Amino acid sequence: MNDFVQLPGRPEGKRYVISDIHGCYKTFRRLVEKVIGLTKSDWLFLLGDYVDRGPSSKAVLDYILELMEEGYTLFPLRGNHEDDLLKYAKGEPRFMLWHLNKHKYPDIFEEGKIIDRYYNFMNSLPYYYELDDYYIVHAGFNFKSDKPFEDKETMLWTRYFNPPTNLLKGKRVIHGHDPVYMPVILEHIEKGYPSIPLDNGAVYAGRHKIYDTSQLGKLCAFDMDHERIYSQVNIDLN
Ligand SMILES: [Mn+2]
Repeated sequence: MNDFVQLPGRPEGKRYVISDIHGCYKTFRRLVEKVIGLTKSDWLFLLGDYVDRGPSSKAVLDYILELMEEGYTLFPLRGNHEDDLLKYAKGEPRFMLWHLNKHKYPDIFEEGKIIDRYYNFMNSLPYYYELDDYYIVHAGFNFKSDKPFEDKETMLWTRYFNPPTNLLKGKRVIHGHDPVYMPVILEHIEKGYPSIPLDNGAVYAGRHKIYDTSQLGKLCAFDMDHERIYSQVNIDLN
């Protein structure tokens, strides 16, 4: 596994990023096939958090693997939920709460272990991608550190991310992890802010203790070259 991947150049087609899917397979598939109409000339980045919370974690993993096997060019990232699941599988004690996963997602476990196909995929996921014009990461970077590109915990977990432009080499950071309302996403894109939050809390459609869920519930895809947002309202939970 590489901790990060540098990707020079561009595809023939478009470059998209899709935010936190969280087991919402039907929503994800509709976004990919009907809303953006992904082609084999495009690149598709995924921000991590494929599993947990929503109803169909296994189907999301299967669909990602299927697209890659069919020859679509996907660049999936590691989210904190995949990382926790891997730590659980490796027996790290503080993550033993993920014992619950065997009951939450019995279909990705076999005889108490994560099925190899899913384990190998999750274990191969890098923490960020660096492109000519963007950094892509699940949660963000720790720019207070001398070595922001080595702090993996922050890449997976931070919720207070406001990058200083002088450290970004003119690039913008695309990230998910922390649900934000659609006008906030659009403002970051339109005003050219250094970071673009892309998680509109697709899995929180209609139910959350803290958030105003009328402002959430869409799975977003960002066209990185035309700076355009596409979205699909959650169809897994409705
Ligand atoms: Mn997350």
